[in-house]
Amino acid sequence: MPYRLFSWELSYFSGKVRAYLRYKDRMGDLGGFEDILATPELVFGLLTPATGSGAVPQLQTGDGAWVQDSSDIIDFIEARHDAVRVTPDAADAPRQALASYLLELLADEWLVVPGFWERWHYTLPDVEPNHRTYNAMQWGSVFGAGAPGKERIAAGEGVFEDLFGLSEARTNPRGVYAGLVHLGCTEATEQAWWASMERVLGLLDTHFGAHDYVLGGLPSLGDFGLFGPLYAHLYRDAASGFALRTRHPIVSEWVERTYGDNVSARHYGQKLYSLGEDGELVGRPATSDGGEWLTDDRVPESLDAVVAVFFEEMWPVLASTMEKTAAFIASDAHEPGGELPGKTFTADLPWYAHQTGDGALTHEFEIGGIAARRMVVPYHIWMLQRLARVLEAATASAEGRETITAWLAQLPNGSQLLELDDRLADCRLRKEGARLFSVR
Ligand SMILES: N[C@@H](CCC(=O)N[C@@H](CS)C(=O)NCC(=O)O)C(=O)O
Repeated sequence: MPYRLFSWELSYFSGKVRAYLRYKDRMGDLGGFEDILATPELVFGLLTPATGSGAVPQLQTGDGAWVQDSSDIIDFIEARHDAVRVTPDAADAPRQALASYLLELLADEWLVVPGFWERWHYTLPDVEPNHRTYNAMQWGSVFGAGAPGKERIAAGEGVFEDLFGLSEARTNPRGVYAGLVHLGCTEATEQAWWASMERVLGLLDTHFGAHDYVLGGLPSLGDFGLFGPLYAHLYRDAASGFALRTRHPIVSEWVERTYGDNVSARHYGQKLYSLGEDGELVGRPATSDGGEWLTDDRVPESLDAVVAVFFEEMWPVLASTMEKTAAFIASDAHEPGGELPGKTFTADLPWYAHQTGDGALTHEFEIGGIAARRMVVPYHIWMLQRLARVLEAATASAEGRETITAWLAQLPNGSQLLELDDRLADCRLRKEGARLFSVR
């Protein structure tokens, strides 16, 4: 096997990468990968020494090189295997390319809050409906891998208490609940975060009602990005999965389509057959839009509506993130070229005082009209730098600049994206494995 993916089925970013690798592989553009359960033994004995990070997913190549981070993994594979691309070329399809990366960022780093909240809210003792035993089983299947059923559930319960302090989640948040609080999801804002996710799901119902994937009849980066929140947390988890399937069956069907193995939901590479005049099977592409991405760089209105959520809700936070990080880098608290917090969920310990309370790496934000505070996440700058390269390629020609300018002008705050490079000027970062450093 040329690649090994180290993953967990319950993990947000593992779902994103696994669905992507399955697509590349099934379309004949990978040559196989082994999906390996990242047990604690492997996380501590192999992954962490190799990359300095125990986060999943991580990819190991046949020659032993490691790639950490879902976006890095996709970029790495796309550079090596380009027969079946998952991002349109920014020079040929500037709007579709930019929309793909905007959706990935929204899904990875904004929807992560309501996604995580749904899993853990329905695991708290006093909440109905409740999927605690299901959740304990899926965590136990990682932390007690190979043990008999009841021991696996007990192992999951142990993790909930020892690592996440779940019985004190409301009064003394630790682990995942601390992460939610650090990202501005508290008892005051949790319903607004939930409503934000519901809004996105409603918009996706409309879009996937007409187009089988984000860009038409084949998956692309935007689909794999959205797969992060939608697979493990909103589709598989029991209470949220019940809600998704009953309230948003169209999105729920898209999950199965994007995972690539539900014959009724249709999926990439599948044919739908009718009977010909002599009773023979006559095949045609099973998915919408002739089984291809939409032509002529078309971004349908139903997709604009989802991108608009990025600009309305997340962009103000990102704009402030760039300012706050630039101010922090320029301050005495930071050595030029020095390290910055790399974690995206929970404050990073060496910077704990800066990323909590009123620390220098916290800022005000708004969700559903409620003002609250959250930590600044420098990793978002790294994602924005990646986006800036796409924007540059998309606007390199006069024609590209014109079409992108017109597209952004009709999205709320959209035109501000054209200033991205200038805004990034004083907060540039480089990433080494999972660690971030300012650029001198
Ligand atoms: N930005 C990273 C985030 C990876 C991440 O946060 N993974 C989670 C599981 S979905 C994890 O392993 N958390 C445990 C840890 O950070 O040690 C990516 O895109 O891969």
